[in-house]
Amino acid sequence: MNRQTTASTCCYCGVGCGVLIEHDGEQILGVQGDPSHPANFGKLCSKGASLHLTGDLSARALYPELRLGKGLARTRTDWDTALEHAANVFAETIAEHGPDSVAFYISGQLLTEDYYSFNKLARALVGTNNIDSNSRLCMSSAVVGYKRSLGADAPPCSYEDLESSDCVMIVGSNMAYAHPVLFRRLEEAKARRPQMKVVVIDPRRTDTCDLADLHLAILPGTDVALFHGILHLLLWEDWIDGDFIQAHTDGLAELKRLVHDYTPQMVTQLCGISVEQLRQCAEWVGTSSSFLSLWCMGLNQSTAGSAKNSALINLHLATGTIGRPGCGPFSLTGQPNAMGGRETGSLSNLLPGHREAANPEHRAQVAAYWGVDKLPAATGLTAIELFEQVQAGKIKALWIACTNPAQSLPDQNAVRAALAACPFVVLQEAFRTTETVAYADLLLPAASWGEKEGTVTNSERRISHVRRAIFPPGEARPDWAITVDFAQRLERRLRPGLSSLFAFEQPAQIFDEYKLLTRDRDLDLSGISHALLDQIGPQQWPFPTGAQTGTPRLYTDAVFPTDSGRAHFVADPYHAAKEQRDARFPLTLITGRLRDQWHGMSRTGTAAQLFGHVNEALLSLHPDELRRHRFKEGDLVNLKSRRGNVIVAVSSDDSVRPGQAFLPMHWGDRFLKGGVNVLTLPAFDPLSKQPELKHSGVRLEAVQLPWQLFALIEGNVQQHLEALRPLCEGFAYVSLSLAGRERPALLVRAAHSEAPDLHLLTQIDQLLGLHDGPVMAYDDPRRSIGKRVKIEKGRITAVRLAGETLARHWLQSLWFEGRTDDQLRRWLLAPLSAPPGAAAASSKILCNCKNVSENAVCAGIARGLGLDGLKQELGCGTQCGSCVPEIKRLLASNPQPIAISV
Ligand SMILES: Nc1nc2c(c(=O)[nH]1)N[C@H]1C(S)=C(S)[C@@H](COP(=O)(O)OP(=O)(O)OC[C@H]3O[C@@H](n4cnc5c(=O)[nH]c(N)nc54)[C@H](O)[C@@H]3O)O[C@H]1N2
Ligand SMILES: Nc1nc2c(c(=O)[nH]1)N[C@H]1C(S)=C(S)[C@@H](COP(=O)(O)OP(=O)(O)OC[C@H]3O[C@@H](n4cnc5c(=O)[nH]c(N)nc54)[C@H](O)[C@@H]3O)O[C@H]1N2
Ligand code: SF4
Ligand SMILES: [Mo]
Repeated sequence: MNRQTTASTCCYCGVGCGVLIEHDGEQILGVQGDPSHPANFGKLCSKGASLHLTGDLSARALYPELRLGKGLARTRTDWDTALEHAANVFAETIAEHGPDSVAFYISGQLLTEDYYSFNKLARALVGTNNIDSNSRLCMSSAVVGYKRSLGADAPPCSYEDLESSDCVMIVGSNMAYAHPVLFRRLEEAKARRPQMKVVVIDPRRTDTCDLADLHLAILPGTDVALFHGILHLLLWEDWIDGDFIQAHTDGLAELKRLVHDYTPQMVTQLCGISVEQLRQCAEWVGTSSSFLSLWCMGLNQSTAGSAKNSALINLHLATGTIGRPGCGPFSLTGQPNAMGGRETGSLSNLLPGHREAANPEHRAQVAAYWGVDKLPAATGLTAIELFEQVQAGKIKALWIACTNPAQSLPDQNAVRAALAACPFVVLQEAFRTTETVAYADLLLPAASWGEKEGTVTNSERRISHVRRAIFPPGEARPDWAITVDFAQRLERRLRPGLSSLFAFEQPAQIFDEYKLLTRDRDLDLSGISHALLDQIGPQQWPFPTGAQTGTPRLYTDAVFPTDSGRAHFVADPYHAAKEQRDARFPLTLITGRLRDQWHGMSRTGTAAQLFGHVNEALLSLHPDELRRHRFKEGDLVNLKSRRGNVIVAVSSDDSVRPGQAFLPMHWGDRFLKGGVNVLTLPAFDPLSKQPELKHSGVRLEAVQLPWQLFALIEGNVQQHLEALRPLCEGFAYVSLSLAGRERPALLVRAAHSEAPDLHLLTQIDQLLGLHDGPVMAYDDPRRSIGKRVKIEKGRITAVRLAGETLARHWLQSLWFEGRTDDQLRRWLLAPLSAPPGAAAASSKILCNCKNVSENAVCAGIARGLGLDGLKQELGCGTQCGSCVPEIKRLLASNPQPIAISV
């Protein structure tokens, strides 16, 4: 075996870590952090370090599939037929209904070259601005914030600024989970310089708070009031930089009038914090010699997203903390190439090179460069509007790439209805398991991580060369190649006889064409090429032609890319989140990330290890809220919003305040029937059009679902998931997860008001292999109770409990430990199914790298071990470090030993 290493990047978050992919030319065998990459210097988080364990081939889309009529099944086809068919449908639709009857919905996980090809296809060839990206759900408020306040969409900081800052404000960001390697850098910096102040502003007490000197648990959506309240105090105390304001900004007078009313009393009442907390925060912001803010979805995903961004930037302008080391407003980007999408102009209102689609001069510049007469002037649709127009029948052909809208968009009942009604849906996807696949009339298999080449830009404007390690499986192709192939076929129909706009054979050629559109713009990266990145490593833009190195920090001369050269104070008043708590919907549902899952879980959901930290969909509620509702841990509840409902198990969690609830955004319909986004609302920010995914009004209702099902099946988890999930469709509650490490298993929980007919249970048993072979069975048809356990070579390999599932934890731990218990037979035959002895709940795995459970850590603490001792004895926290905040919290709360099952 010829083992090789290819330097590439991680395909998850915007930190943009460099990875070394170990492979044999055919298969990826391992992954290491790249010590020479300036984003991570060799570190990886739990997701990056397990990349090679994900992406199960049996979950991948391997060949094109085409459906020739609604209601028919898709069948396998070849690329030629697939793309000819798509080109015909698009050409006919455009001819009949005009260019704005088609649309493209793409993704911040595409590479820059993919993005650019799509953008040119939509605007230059089709002639529509209907091209938007999932970045609309993610970064568009930050884009507006930077542009409105500073004149251009450019995060001005570098990762080093985090390390050198005296005051770091982390607001609406759970960095410990969502940007872990950067959080490690911050942790280390604070350990070196304990005088550095860290403030975390988040309604929940997240793991990120473990680093905080001050945590402001503000009420959801009240950030603008808080920022104005801080500015009010900065002005009152004269903690401002008058010279900077005078020389480099405008608009303070109007803002002063506005924030005059944001008194500490008013603000602290609105935000639900104390005056002391507000004062402390303002003092640190105003008196530290450097101040840096980091933010993410807690600010952006809001109907006040643009206002939140600008209100935060106001604080930097008032204190002159921008363009200096350790300073600046630093928006963390979510997806690995969210930045690339902004640079290539792949939101409906943008054009390449930070240009505006609504600006006739910009359109003329790009049209001239592309060699077309003109670019479309009509306003393009943004994500939410786009799907509304699909539902209204205006969009008749929709091309989706590298995103899973049937999971991730708000108001899923409407989104799924739109997708079902759309005459032609093309889906360019790496995995054939996602929720959106069901709606695809044409499924095009895309290459994925490790299989494609191009560039990405991370949060600090750093461009990395993404290198291919292996070839894609089956007939999958890189995204740029699919797009360019389709574009060439479409242009033969729309511009016959003219020379091709898409004569690209390599991603490097696409990059070289694109980069000249950035020349003399704020982001000028015309000096970069794939070859140069290979020579000198990843670089930060601006990097104009002839430059030797990139630019670590912007606005060092305090000249801003506005007409006047001055930055603008923005005076937006505070507006409450759209859905306030009321008598009918008394709770605010917050959604967000888990440490070890990525979005809709098409990749992370294939690796059982990544379910060790959180193993199923749970709704977190404060213990008081549970008591008030008379629910106990683990109960199933009907969680309802104005748009839909899901049935989910509750968990007691005092990191959430009373009046709030938290449900991770990852659980789509595949893993939790309905999925989290049937609840969320499509209301969006008036400027950025970013939807308010973070807050919706919900209520809890008790459910009577006495008939319960539990199934466990070891091996072939993807095939089993795919076969079992549809069989469960008729049950009110369905929740799936994976467990185990070396021998992964699929776990299914379901519940319903009454027992299903026996035929369905027989089908399920057949899928689980419980209909024959070494199976122990017990049935009590009168009470609709049935139990099946398969034992092979002395180990449990499959379980099905129907009726009641009291023994599920016990059976699961017997399976996990690979033993059978002599009590098993007795339990099985007993009419009452309670497990013998205390059911050992399987313990949460804290450290994924070293497979160390929470119980083991607690036992270590009880033996008197500290962090170093735990690291030494158990190995936890010694590799990626993602679990260190949690271990620290366990140490701080110094728990008594709990039931130890390890
Ligand atoms: N593990 C993991 N990491 C990821 C991702 C993933 O799926 N999994 N996705 C990536 C992507 S695309 C993105 S966009 C980022 C997202 O990264 P983050 O934005 O850091 O993650 P979230 O958990 O969505 O939200 C952050 C926090 O906002 C808080 N919040 C909610 N409402 C408010 C509010 O009104 N004000 C304030 N101040 N805070 C509020 C929530 O409680 C939550 O803790 O993560 C990236 N990294
Ligand atoms: N309730 C709630 N909803 C949210 C959020 C929230 O916080 N709360 N966050 C929002 C945010 S910030 C984001 S960014 C979105 C993310 O939402 P999505 O974009 O839907 O998230 P993913 O699951 O990452 O979808 C990417 C898809 O691309 C596929 N894929 C992977 N690699 C490739 C490739 O190389 N080529 C192609 N063609 N396909 C590939 C994956 O299998 C996956 O299905 O979710 C949004 N939705
Ligand atoms: S922090 Fe983790 S998920 Fe983000 S790029 Fe680095 S390794 Fe990947
Ligand atoms: Mo995102």
